[in-house]
Amino acid sequence: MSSMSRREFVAVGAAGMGALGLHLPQLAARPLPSPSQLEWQRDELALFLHFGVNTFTDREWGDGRENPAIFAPGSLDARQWAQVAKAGGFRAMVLTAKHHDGFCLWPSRTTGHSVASSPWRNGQGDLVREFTDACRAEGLKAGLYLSPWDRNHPSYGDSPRYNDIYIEQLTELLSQYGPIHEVWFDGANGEGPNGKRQVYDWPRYWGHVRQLQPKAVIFSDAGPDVRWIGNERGSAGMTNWSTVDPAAVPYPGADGPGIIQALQEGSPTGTVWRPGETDVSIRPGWFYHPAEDGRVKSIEELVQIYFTSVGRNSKLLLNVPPTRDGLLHEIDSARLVQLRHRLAALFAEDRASGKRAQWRWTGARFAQGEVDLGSSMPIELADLREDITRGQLVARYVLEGSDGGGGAWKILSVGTTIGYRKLDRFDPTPIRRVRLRIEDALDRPNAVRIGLFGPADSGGEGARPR
Ligand code: FUL
Repeated sequence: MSSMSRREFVAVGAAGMGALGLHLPQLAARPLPSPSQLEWQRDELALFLHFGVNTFTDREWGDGRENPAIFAPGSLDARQWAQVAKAGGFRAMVLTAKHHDGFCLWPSRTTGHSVASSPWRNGQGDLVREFTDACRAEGLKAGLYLSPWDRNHPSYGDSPRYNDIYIEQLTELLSQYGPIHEVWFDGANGEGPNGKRQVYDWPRYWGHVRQLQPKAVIFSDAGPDVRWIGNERGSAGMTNWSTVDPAAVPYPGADGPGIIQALQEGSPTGTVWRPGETDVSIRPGWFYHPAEDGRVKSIEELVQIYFTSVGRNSKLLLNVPPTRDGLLHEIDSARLVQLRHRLAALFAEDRASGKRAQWRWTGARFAQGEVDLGSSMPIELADLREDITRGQLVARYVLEGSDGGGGAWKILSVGTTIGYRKLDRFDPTPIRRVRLRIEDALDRPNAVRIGLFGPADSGGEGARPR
Protein backbone atom coordinates (compact mmCIF):
# COMPACT_ATOMS: atom_id res chain seq x y z
CA MET A 1 0.00 0.00 0.00
CA SER A 2 2.86 2.38 0.69
CA SER A 3 3.93 2.00 -2.94
CA MET A 4 0.39 2.91 -3.99
CA SER A 5 0.41 6.15 -2.10
CA ARG A 6 3.77 7.09 -3.52
CA ARG A 7 2.54 6.41 -7.00
CA GLU A 8 -0.54 8.50 -6.47
CA PHE A 9 1.66 11.25 -5.14
CA VAL A 10 3.63 11.23 -8.40
CA ALA A 11 0.45 11.31 -10.46
CA VAL A 12 -1.19 14.08 -8.51
CA GLY A 13 2.02 16.07 -8.68
CA ALA A 14 1.79 15.94 -12.48
CA ALA A 15 -1.91 16.40 -12.99
CA GLY A 16 -3.22 18.34 -10.06
CA MET A 17 -1.79 21.74 -10.85
CA GLY A 18 -3.79 24.55 -12.21
CA ALA A 19 -7.23 23.59 -10.91
CA LEU A 20 -8.21 26.80 -9.22
CA GLY A 21 -11.98 26.58 -9.40
CA LEU A 22 -12.57 29.89 -7.62
CA HIS A 23 -16.23 30.16 -8.57
CA LEU A 24 -17.11 26.49 -8.58
CA PRO A 25 -15.52 24.94 -5.50
CA GLN A 26 -16.24 21.40 -6.70
CA LEU A 27 -13.93 22.06 -9.66
CA ALA A 28 -10.99 22.22 -7.29
CA ALA A 29 -11.02 18.43 -7.21
CA ARG A 30 -11.51 17.94 -10.92
CA PRO A 31 -8.34 16.66 -12.63
CA LEU A 32 -6.81 18.64 -15.48
CA PRO A 33 -4.02 17.74 -17.92
CA SER A 34 -0.47 18.82 -17.14
CA PRO A 35 1.27 20.81 -19.91
CA SER A 36 3.17 17.64 -20.93
CA GLN A 37 0.00 15.55 -21.08
CA LEU A 38 -1.68 18.23 -23.17
CA GLU A 39 1.19 18.39 -25.63
CA TRP A 40 1.35 14.61 -25.80
CA GLN A 41 -2.34 14.40 -26.72
CA ARG A 42 -2.25 17.22 -29.24
CA ASP A 43 0.53 15.45 -31.11
CA GLU A 44 -2.11 12.80 -31.98
CA LEU A 45 0.25 10.49 -33.90
CA ALA A 46 3.45 8.79 -32.78
CA LEU A 47 5.46 6.08 -34.49
CA PHE A 48 6.51 2.99 -32.51
CA LEU A 49 9.69 1.22 -33.63
CA HIS A 50 10.33 -2.36 -32.51
CA PHE A 51 13.86 -3.22 -33.49
CA GLY A 52 16.57 -5.46 -32.02
CA VAL A 53 17.82 -9.04 -32.08
CA ASN A 54 14.29 -10.32 -32.82
CA THR A 55 14.49 -8.55 -36.17
CA PHE A 56 17.30 -10.93 -37.07
CA THR A 57 15.93 -14.14 -35.51
CA ASP A 58 12.43 -13.60 -36.95
CA ARG A 59 10.89 -13.89 -33.48
CA GLU A 60 8.57 -11.73 -31.40
CA TRP A 61 10.11 -12.49 -28.02
CA GLY A 62 13.81 -13.32 -27.75
CA ASP A 63 14.95 -15.60 -24.92
CA GLY A 64 18.05 -13.61 -23.99
CA ARG A 65 20.50 -16.14 -25.44
CA GLU A 66 20.85 -14.45 -28.83
CA ASN A 67 24.40 -13.92 -30.01
CA PRO A 68 24.99 -10.15 -30.41
CA ALA A 69 26.88 -11.04 -33.61
CA ILE A 70 23.52 -11.44 -35.37
CA PHE A 71 22.76 -7.74 -34.95
CA ALA A 72 24.07 -6.39 -38.27
CA PRO A 73 21.69 -3.98 -39.99
CA GLY A 74 23.60 -3.24 -43.21
CA SER A 75 22.06 0.09 -44.17
CA LEU A 76 20.64 1.39 -40.90
CA ASP A 77 19.46 4.98 -41.26
CA ALA A 78 17.45 6.43 -38.37
CA ARG A 79 17.07 9.60 -40.39
CA GLN A 80 15.03 7.62 -42.93
CA TRP A 81 12.70 6.50 -40.09
CA ALA A 82 12.25 10.10 -39.02
CA GLN A 83 11.67 11.33 -42.56
CA VAL A 84 9.02 8.68 -43.17
CA ALA A 85 7.37 9.52 -39.84
CA LYS A 86 7.31 13.18 -40.73
CA ALA A 87 5.99 12.53 -44.23
CA GLY A 88 3.18 10.54 -42.60
CA GLY A 89 2.25 13.43 -40.31
CA PHE A 90 3.65 11.84 -37.13
CA ARG A 91 5.06 14.09 -34.44
CA ALA A 92 6.98 11.67 -32.20
CA MET A 93 8.77 8.33 -32.30
CA VAL A 94 9.26 5.70 -29.57
CA LEU A 95 12.11 3.16 -29.94
CA THR A 96 12.54 -0.15 -28.11
CA ALA A 97 15.90 0.64 -26.50
CA LYS A 98 15.69 -2.81 -24.86
CA HIS A 99 13.03 -5.48 -25.38
CA HIS A 100 12.41 -8.57 -23.22
CA ASP A 101 15.54 -10.29 -24.63
CA GLY A 102 17.72 -7.77 -22.78
CA PHE A 103 19.76 -6.65 -25.82
CA CYS A 104 20.52 -2.94 -25.45
CA LEU A 105 20.56 -0.74 -28.53
CA TRP A 106 23.01 1.59 -26.80
CA PRO A 107 26.41 0.72 -25.30
CA SER A 108 25.25 0.30 -21.71
CA ARG A 109 27.68 0.02 -18.81
CA THR A 110 25.25 -2.41 -17.16
CA THR A 111 25.75 -5.29 -19.60
CA GLY A 112 27.86 -6.56 -22.47
CA HIS A 113 24.67 -7.74 -24.18
CA SER A 114 24.41 -4.71 -26.42
CA VAL A 115 25.33 -3.09 -29.72
CA ALA A 116 28.88 -2.79 -28.35
CA SER A 117 29.27 -6.55 -28.83
CA SER A 118 27.80 -6.54 -32.32
CA PRO A 119 29.43 -6.07 -35.73
CA TRP A 120 27.19 -3.04 -36.42
CA ARG A 121 29.42 0.07 -36.79
CA ASN A 122 32.28 -2.23 -35.65
CA GLY A 123 30.87 -2.27 -32.15
CA GLN A 124 31.20 1.50 -31.91
CA GLY A 125 27.58 2.29 -32.68
CA ASP A 126 24.90 3.79 -30.45
CA LEU A 127 21.44 3.43 -31.90
CA VAL A 128 19.75 5.48 -29.19
CA ARG A 129 22.08 8.32 -30.15
CA GLU A 130 21.34 7.97 -33.86
CA PHE A 131 17.62 7.72 -33.11
CA THR A 132 17.47 10.79 -30.87
CA ASP A 133 19.65 12.79 -33.29
CA ALA A 134 17.35 11.85 -36.18
CA CYS A 135 14.25 12.85 -34.19
CA ARG A 136 15.74 16.24 -33.47
CA ALA A 137 16.94 16.76 -37.02
CA GLU A 138 13.38 16.21 -38.28
CA GLY A 139 11.64 18.09 -35.47
CA LEU A 140 10.09 15.00 -33.88
CA LYS A 141 9.85 14.17 -30.20
CA ALA A 142 11.85 11.18 -28.99
CA GLY A 143 10.49 8.48 -26.72
CA LEU A 144 12.06 5.28 -25.36
CA TYR A 145 10.75 1.86 -24.40
CA LEU A 146 12.85 0.03 -21.82
CA SER A 147 11.48 -3.40 -21.02
CA PRO A 148 11.72 -4.17 -17.31
CA TRP A 149 11.48 -7.88 -18.13
CA ASP A 150 15.02 -8.89 -19.05
CA ARG A 151 15.65 -12.47 -20.08
CA ASN A 152 19.40 -11.98 -20.34
CA HIS A 153 20.63 -10.01 -17.36
CA PRO A 154 21.96 -12.37 -14.68
CA SER A 155 20.63 -10.19 -11.87
CA TYR A 156 17.01 -10.31 -13.07
CA GLY A 157 14.94 -12.01 -10.38
CA ASP A 158 17.38 -10.95 -7.69
CA SER A 159 15.06 -8.07 -7.01
CA PRO A 160 17.09 -5.33 -5.28
CA ARG A 161 20.11 -5.95 -7.50
CA TYR A 162 18.17 -5.87 -10.74
CA ASN A 163 16.18 -2.83 -9.67
CA ASP A 164 19.52 -1.02 -9.26
CA ILE A 165 20.60 -2.17 -12.73
CA TYR A 166 17.32 -1.05 -14.25
CA ILE A 167 17.62 2.35 -12.58
CA GLU A 168 21.12 2.66 -14.00
CA GLN A 169 19.81 1.86 -17.48
CA LEU A 170 17.19 4.55 -17.04
CA THR A 171 19.89 6.97 -15.92
CA GLU A 172 21.93 6.25 -19.03
CA LEU A 173 18.95 6.69 -21.33
CA LEU A 174 17.56 9.76 -19.66
CA SER A 175 20.73 11.75 -19.04
CA GLN A 176 22.84 11.29 -22.18
CA TYR A 177 20.49 11.94 -25.07
CA GLY A 178 18.79 15.27 -24.43
CA PRO A 179 15.05 15.67 -23.87
CA ILE A 180 13.04 12.44 -23.91
CA HIS A 181 9.32 13.10 -24.20
CA GLU A 182 7.84 9.73 -23.39
CA VAL A 183 9.11 6.79 -21.37
CA TRP A 184 7.22 3.61 -22.19
CA PHE A 185 6.95 0.94 -19.49
CA ASP A 186 5.72 -2.47 -20.46
CA GLY A 187 4.25 -4.49 -17.59
CA ALA A 188 5.57 -7.90 -18.76
CA ASN A 189 7.01 -9.77 -15.79
CA GLY A 190 8.25 -13.22 -16.91
CA GLU A 191 11.14 -15.30 -15.66
CA GLY A 192 14.78 -14.36 -15.92
CA PRO A 193 17.66 -16.62 -17.04
CA ASN A 194 17.68 -18.38 -13.65
CA GLY A 195 13.94 -19.04 -13.66
CA LYS A 196 13.27 -16.31 -11.08
CA ARG A 197 10.65 -13.62 -11.28
CA GLN A 198 11.49 -10.04 -10.44
CA VAL A 199 9.59 -7.71 -8.12
CA TYR A 200 9.57 -4.36 -9.92
CA ASP A 201 9.86 -1.16 -7.90
CA TRP A 202 7.52 1.02 -9.97
CA PRO A 203 7.43 4.05 -7.67
CA ARG A 204 11.22 4.13 -7.74
CA TYR A 205 11.40 3.83 -11.54
CA TRP A 206 8.80 6.54 -12.07
CA GLY A 207 10.30 8.85 -9.46
CA HIS A 208 13.65 8.48 -11.23
CA VAL A 209 12.14 9.46 -14.59
CA ARG A 210 10.52 12.49 -12.94
CA GLN A 211 13.87 13.55 -11.54
CA LEU A 212 15.85 13.15 -14.78
CA GLN A 213 13.20 14.18 -17.34
CA PRO A 214 10.49 16.10 -15.49
CA LYS A 215 8.70 16.96 -18.72
CA ALA A 216 8.49 13.40 -20.04
CA VAL A 217 5.17 11.60 -19.91
CA ILE A 218 5.34 8.16 -18.31
CA PHE A 219 3.30 5.45 -20.01
CA SER A 220 2.18 2.15 -18.48
CA ASP A 221 -1.04 0.30 -17.79
CA ALA A 222 -1.05 2.25 -14.56
CA GLY A 223 0.25 5.56 -15.85
CA PRO A 224 1.09 7.67 -14.00
CA ASP A 225 0.75 10.12 -16.92
CA VAL A 226 -0.73 8.13 -19.78
CA ARG A 227 -2.38 4.73 -19.67
CA TRP A 228 -2.57 1.76 -22.00
CA ILE A 229 -5.89 1.59 -23.82
CA GLY A 230 -6.44 -2.07 -22.99
CA ASN A 231 -5.95 -3.81 -26.37
CA GLU A 232 -3.53 -3.94 -29.27
CA ARG A 233 -6.18 -3.72 -32.00
CA GLY A 234 -6.14 0.05 -32.33
CA SER A 235 -9.43 0.69 -30.61
CA ALA A 236 -10.17 2.96 -27.67
CA GLY A 237 -13.45 2.65 -25.77
CA MET A 238 -16.51 4.26 -27.39
CA THR A 239 -16.77 5.88 -23.99
CA ASN A 240 -13.33 7.14 -23.10
CA TRP A 241 -12.68 9.37 -20.10
CA SER A 242 -9.20 10.79 -19.68
CA THR A 243 -9.73 10.60 -15.93
CA VAL A 244 -9.20 7.35 -14.04
CA ASP A 245 -9.51 5.91 -10.59
CA PRO A 246 -5.86 5.10 -9.77
CA ALA A 247 -6.90 2.09 -7.69
CA ALA A 248 -8.62 0.43 -10.68
CA VAL A 249 -5.28 -0.57 -12.28
CA PRO A 250 -2.87 -0.58 -9.33
CA TYR A 251 0.34 -1.53 -11.22
CA PRO A 252 1.46 -2.29 -14.80
CA GLY A 253 0.50 -5.79 -15.89
CA ALA A 254 -2.23 -6.05 -13.24
CA ASP A 255 -4.88 -8.55 -14.22
CA GLY A 256 -8.35 -9.18 -13.00
CA PRO A 257 -12.00 -8.40 -13.48
CA GLY A 258 -12.74 -4.92 -14.70
CA ILE A 259 -9.13 -3.99 -15.53
CA ILE A 260 -9.54 -3.99 -19.32
CA GLN A 261 -12.76 -2.02 -19.08
CA ALA A 262 -11.11 0.50 -16.76
CA LEU A 263 -8.30 0.92 -19.31
CA GLN A 264 -10.68 1.21 -22.24
CA GLU A 265 -13.10 3.64 -20.70
CA GLY A 266 -11.42 5.48 -17.82
CA SER A 267 -13.86 6.82 -15.25
CA PRO A 268 -16.01 9.96 -14.98
CA THR A 269 -15.32 10.02 -11.24
CA GLY A 270 -11.58 9.43 -11.67
CA THR A 271 -9.36 11.54 -9.47
CA VAL A 272 -6.34 11.72 -11.80
CA TRP A 273 -5.90 12.79 -15.43
CA ARG A 274 -4.48 9.81 -17.33
CA PRO A 275 -5.48 9.73 -21.02
CA GLY A 276 -5.29 6.50 -23.01
CA GLU A 277 -2.65 5.64 -25.61
CA THR A 278 -3.65 3.22 -28.38
CA ASP A 279 -0.71 1.08 -29.53
CA VAL A 280 -1.12 -1.15 -32.56
CA SER A 281 1.19 -2.53 -35.24
CA ILE A 282 0.90 -1.86 -38.97
CA ARG A 283 1.78 -5.55 -39.40
CA PRO A 284 0.60 -8.65 -37.51
CA GLY A 285 3.80 -8.70 -35.38
CA TRP A 286 5.61 -5.95 -33.49
CA PHE A 287 8.97 -6.87 -35.02
CA TYR A 288 9.74 -7.11 -38.74
CA HIS A 289 9.16 -10.48 -40.39
CA PRO A 290 9.69 -10.82 -44.18
CA ALA A 291 6.74 -13.24 -44.33
CA GLU A 292 4.45 -10.41 -43.27
CA ASP A 293 5.29 -8.07 -46.17
CA GLY A 294 1.96 -8.96 -47.75
CA ARG A 295 0.05 -8.36 -44.52
CA VAL A 296 0.67 -4.66 -43.93
CA LYS A 297 -2.59 -3.02 -42.89
CA SER A 298 -4.49 -1.43 -45.75
CA ILE A 299 -5.11 2.28 -45.99
CA GLU A 300 -8.79 1.66 -45.12
CA GLU A 301 -7.74 -0.22 -41.96
CA LEU A 302 -5.35 2.56 -40.97
CA VAL A 303 -7.96 5.26 -41.47
CA GLN A 304 -10.40 3.21 -39.43
CA ILE A 305 -7.80 2.91 -36.66
CA TYR A 306 -7.31 6.68 -36.71
CA PHE A 307 -11.04 7.10 -36.16
CA THR A 308 -11.16 4.55 -33.33
CA SER A 309 -8.10 5.99 -31.55
CA VAL A 310 -7.54 9.72 -32.19
CA GLY A 311 -11.26 9.97 -32.99
CA ARG A 312 -12.12 8.53 -29.59
CA ASN A 313 -10.14 10.86 -27.38
CA SER A 314 -6.96 8.77 -27.52
CA LYS A 315 -3.51 9.07 -29.07
CA LEU A 316 -2.32 6.63 -31.73
CA LEU A 317 1.07 4.96 -31.31
CA LEU A 318 1.44 3.08 -34.60
CA ASN A 319 4.21 0.50 -34.77
CA VAL A 320 6.22 0.35 -37.99
CA PRO A 321 9.19 -2.01 -37.52
CA PRO A 322 12.51 -1.48 -39.31
CA THR A 323 13.77 -4.32 -41.50
CA ARG A 324 17.02 -6.27 -41.19
CA ASP A 325 18.63 -3.59 -43.32
CA GLY A 326 17.70 -1.08 -40.63
CA LEU A 327 15.20 0.81 -42.80
CA LEU A 328 11.45 1.16 -42.83
CA HIS A 329 10.05 -1.08 -45.55
CA GLU A 330 8.82 0.68 -48.69
CA ILE A 331 5.35 -0.87 -48.37
CA ASP A 332 4.95 0.50 -44.84
CA SER A 333 6.45 3.88 -45.74
CA ALA A 334 4.11 4.27 -48.71
CA ARG A 335 1.17 3.40 -46.47
CA LEU A 336 2.06 6.18 -44.03
CA VAL A 337 2.24 8.76 -46.78
CA GLN A 338 -1.11 7.52 -48.11
CA LEU A 339 -2.57 7.86 -44.64
CA ARG A 340 -1.51 11.47 -44.50
CA HIS A 341 -3.05 12.20 -47.89
CA ARG A 342 -6.26 10.41 -47.02
CA LEU A 343 -6.66 12.33 -43.78
CA ALA A 344 -5.82 15.59 -45.53
CA ALA A 345 -8.59 14.88 -48.06
CA LEU A 346 -11.10 13.95 -45.36
CA PHE A 347 -10.39 17.09 -43.37
CA ALA A 348 -9.78 19.35 -46.38
CA GLU A 349 -12.45 21.91 -45.65
CA ASP A 350 -14.27 22.55 -42.40
CA ARG A 351 -17.71 23.71 -43.51
CA ALA A 352 -18.34 25.17 -40.06
CA SER A 353 -15.15 27.19 -40.00
CA GLY A 354 -15.85 30.87 -39.43
CA LYS A 355 -19.50 30.12 -38.54
CA ARG A 356 -20.14 31.02 -34.94
CA ALA A 357 -21.95 28.36 -32.94
CA GLN A 358 -24.73 29.74 -30.74
CA TRP A 359 -24.69 28.11 -27.32
CA ARG A 360 -27.54 27.97 -24.82
CA TRP A 361 -27.32 26.45 -21.39
CA THR A 362 -30.52 24.54 -20.89
CA GLY A 363 -29.88 23.24 -17.39
CA ALA A 364 -27.14 22.85 -14.80
CA ARG A 365 -25.60 20.02 -16.81
CA PHE A 366 -27.15 20.46 -20.26
CA ALA A 367 -26.35 22.70 -23.19
CA GLN A 368 -27.11 23.07 -26.85
CA GLY A 369 -24.95 24.53 -29.58
CA GLU A 370 -26.18 25.37 -33.04
CA VAL A 371 -24.31 26.20 -36.24
CA ASP A 372 -25.87 27.64 -39.39
CA LEU A 373 -23.85 26.79 -42.49
CA GLY A 374 -25.65 29.43 -44.53
CA SER A 375 -26.75 27.01 -47.24
CA SER A 376 -27.42 23.30 -47.60
CA MET A 377 -24.45 21.06 -48.25
CA PRO A 378 -23.64 17.34 -47.85
CA ILE A 379 -21.99 16.53 -44.51
CA GLU A 380 -20.64 13.14 -43.49
CA LEU A 381 -18.18 13.75 -40.69
CA ALA A 382 -18.25 15.71 -37.44
CA ASP A 383 -15.15 16.67 -35.45
CA LEU A 384 -16.15 17.52 -31.87
CA ARG A 385 -13.69 18.92 -29.33
CA GLU A 386 -13.94 19.87 -25.70
CA ASP A 387 -11.49 22.40 -24.35
CA ILE A 388 -9.67 19.86 -22.19
CA THR A 389 -7.53 22.52 -20.54
CA ARG A 390 -10.74 22.93 -18.51
CA GLY A 391 -11.19 19.19 -17.99
CA GLN A 392 -13.44 16.63 -19.60
CA LEU A 393 -17.15 17.02 -18.86
CA VAL A 394 -19.50 15.77 -21.59
CA ALA A 395 -21.09 12.40 -20.76
CA ARG A 396 -23.82 12.08 -23.41
CA TYR A 397 -24.72 13.96 -26.58
CA VAL A 398 -26.85 13.90 -29.71
CA LEU A 399 -25.78 15.56 -32.96
CA GLU A 400 -28.63 16.56 -35.25
CA GLY A 401 -28.92 18.19 -38.64
CA SER A 402 -31.68 20.03 -40.46
CA ASP A 403 -31.86 21.04 -44.07
CA GLY A 404 -33.09 24.52 -43.22
CA GLY A 405 -36.48 25.92 -44.05
CA GLY A 406 -38.01 24.83 -40.75
CA GLY A 407 -37.36 21.17 -41.66
CA ALA A 408 -37.29 18.49 -38.99
CA TRP A 409 -34.12 17.68 -37.09
CA LYS A 410 -32.53 14.41 -38.08
CA ILE A 411 -30.13 12.51 -35.81
CA LEU A 412 -26.64 12.32 -37.31
CA SER A 413 -24.85 10.63 -34.43
CA VAL A 414 -25.19 9.92 -30.73
CA GLY A 415 -22.39 9.38 -28.28
CA THR A 416 -21.20 9.51 -24.71
CA THR A 417 -17.80 11.14 -24.11
CA ILE A 418 -16.10 13.73 -26.34
CA GLY A 419 -12.88 14.85 -24.66
CA TYR A 420 -9.96 16.11 -26.73
CA ARG A 421 -11.50 14.91 -29.99
CA LYS A 422 -14.47 12.81 -31.04
CA LEU A 423 -14.92 11.97 -34.72
CA ASP A 424 -18.32 10.76 -35.91
CA ARG A 425 -18.97 9.53 -39.45
CA PHE A 426 -22.42 9.13 -40.95
CA ASP A 427 -24.01 8.81 -44.38
CA PRO A 428 -23.60 12.01 -46.42
CA THR A 429 -26.60 14.13 -45.51
CA PRO A 430 -27.65 17.48 -47.00
CA ILE A 431 -27.62 19.91 -44.09
CA ARG A 432 -27.86 23.60 -43.46
CA ARG A 433 -28.07 23.72 -39.69
CA VAL A 434 -26.43 21.44 -37.11
CA ARG A 435 -27.10 21.27 -33.41
CA LEU A 436 -25.23 19.47 -30.69
CA ARG A 437 -27.35 18.66 -27.67
CA ILE A 438 -25.37 17.85 -24.55
CA GLU A 439 -27.77 15.67 -22.60
CA ASP A 440 -25.53 14.92 -19.65
CA ALA A 441 -22.29 16.30 -18.28
CA LEU A 442 -20.32 16.16 -15.06
CA ASP A 443 -20.84 19.86 -14.54
CA ARG A 444 -21.93 22.89 -16.52
CA PRO A 445 -20.47 21.92 -19.93
CA ASN A 446 -18.20 24.28 -21.81
CA ALA A 447 -18.91 25.07 -25.44
CA VAL A 448 -17.76 22.23 -27.70
CA ARG A 449 -15.96 23.08 -30.92
CA ILE A 450 -17.87 21.64 -33.87
CA GLY A 451 -16.14 20.90 -37.18
CA LEU A 452 -18.17 19.59 -40.13
CA PHE A 453 -16.86 17.95 -43.27
CA GLY A 454 -18.42 16.86 -46.53
CA PRO A 455 -17.58 13.95 -48.80
CA ALA A 456 -14.01 14.22 -50.03
CA ASP A 457 -15.04 14.58 -53.68
CA SER A 458 -16.92 17.77 -52.85
CA GLY A 459 -14.28 19.21 -50.54
CA GLY A 460 -10.99 17.91 -51.83
CA GLU A 461 -9.31 15.16 -53.82
CA GLY A 462 -9.28 11.42 -53.17
CA ALA A 463 -11.82 8.74 -52.42
CA ARG A 464 -13.84 8.35 -49.27
CA PRO A 465 -12.77 5.46 -47.02
CA ARG A 466 -15.64 3.18 -46.07
C1 FUL B 1 3.95 -6.13 -25.12
C2 FUL B 1 5.25 -6.86 -25.47
O1 FUL B 1 5.28 -8.15 -24.89
C3 FUL B 1 5.27 -6.94 -26.97
O2 FUL B 1 6.37 -7.67 -27.45
C4 FUL B 1 5.30 -5.50 -27.49
O3 FUL B 1 6.50 -4.87 -27.11
C5 FUL B 1 4.11 -4.71 -26.95
C6 FUL B 1 4.12 -3.26 -27.34
O4 FUL B 1 4.06 -4.79 -25.55
O5 FUL B 1 3.66 -6.21 -23.81
